[in-house]
Amino acid sequence: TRQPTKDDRFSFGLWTVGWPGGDPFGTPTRTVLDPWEYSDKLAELGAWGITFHDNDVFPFDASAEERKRITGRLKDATDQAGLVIEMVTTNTFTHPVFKDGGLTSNDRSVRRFGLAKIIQAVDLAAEMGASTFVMWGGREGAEYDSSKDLHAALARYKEGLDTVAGYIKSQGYGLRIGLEPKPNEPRGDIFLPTLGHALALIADLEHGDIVGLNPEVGHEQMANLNYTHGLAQALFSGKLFHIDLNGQSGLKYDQDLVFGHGNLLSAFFTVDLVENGFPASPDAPRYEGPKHFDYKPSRTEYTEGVWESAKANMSTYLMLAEKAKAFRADPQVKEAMEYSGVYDLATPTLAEGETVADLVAATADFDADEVAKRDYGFVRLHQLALEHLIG
Ligand code: 3MF
Ligand code: MG
Ligand code: MG
Ligand code: MG
Repeated sequence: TRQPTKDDRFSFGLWTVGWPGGDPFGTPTRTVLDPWEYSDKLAELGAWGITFHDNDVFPFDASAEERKRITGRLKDATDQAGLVIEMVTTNTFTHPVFKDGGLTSNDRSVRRFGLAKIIQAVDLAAEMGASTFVMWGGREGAEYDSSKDLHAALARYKEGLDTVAGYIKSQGYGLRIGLEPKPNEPRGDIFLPTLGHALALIADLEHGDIVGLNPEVGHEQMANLNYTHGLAQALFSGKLFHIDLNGQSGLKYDQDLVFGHGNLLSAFFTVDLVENGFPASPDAPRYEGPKHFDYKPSRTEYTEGVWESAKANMSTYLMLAEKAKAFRADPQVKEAMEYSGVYDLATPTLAEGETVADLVAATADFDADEVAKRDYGFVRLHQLALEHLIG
């Protein structure tokens, strides 16, 4: 076990430890506490920050005074506990009014209401001192291809995002939006199913400069994609604003397991990237944000198990960080990376000033059959990683 400190910048959604365990087949297995009870306990366990949806804290139909009272009390509690409220988000998925989406519902009155709810949550995020505003459009999608004009749906998604981002700028809030892709669940198909889809839409936005990504481990793996590769491409585009760490075992429902309790080797390389950056690109952008966990304590756990699972996320991350440091520092690993050509990939393919005509001439005598005999040594390198991880 590793004991986290605030310097590790671990944060948790209130909806994670606060999930009472209801699923489509069974009722909740745990009782719900007040928001500040969760935040106090998380601070005690060594967390640095918390995050929440508006309706994790106050009811959907709360009056303005009730909202103020409850969010004020939570802010006081987190200030006292030395916790940062680093991200705030909106729930546009639980209430039945959002059954066909918030920003992309076929019903315009719902879209207008959804957008207004998001705008109010942006004000709340600014008031709480958050730096990120995540948008997970869980109900933006469809079960039936006949049910949507998909062009119009994307146009409305874009309109909604630009309205929210434009509002953030007009208010001078220091907030950035993190879009959170997910391929399905609760909708049969969710719009912006992967990081790549989201990046493409961001590139088309008017206010896309403050819109980036909040990739979640399980969501990428539900699309059979490589999470670490996704983080790398988000970094490459300057769009890795926030992360949701958890665990997922293959192509199933969104399991939201403890970080590392799914694909452990993938989790190792995720931590390696976050902690150590790219091996051959020291000047490349790095992830600087909080290490945010979006997991669910399994339905089988009661109070003790909730806190054990919260600790497990942080401890696992710290253990993987130690292993990843040792992996990178190991001279054998460096030599193996050299052998594998890992460092060579950072060398531009063309020489400075070289023309394509020069290139074609220079490669005229290239002995493809000879070079095809190269041994890349990737298996040995990967086994060294495994030995660091479990050896
Ligand atoms: C669903 C999620 C969401 C988002 C959250 C925004 C309920 O699969 O991952 O959690 O993370 O809405 O942060
Ligand atoms: Mg998930
Ligand atoms: Mg989730
Ligand atoms: Mg998430």
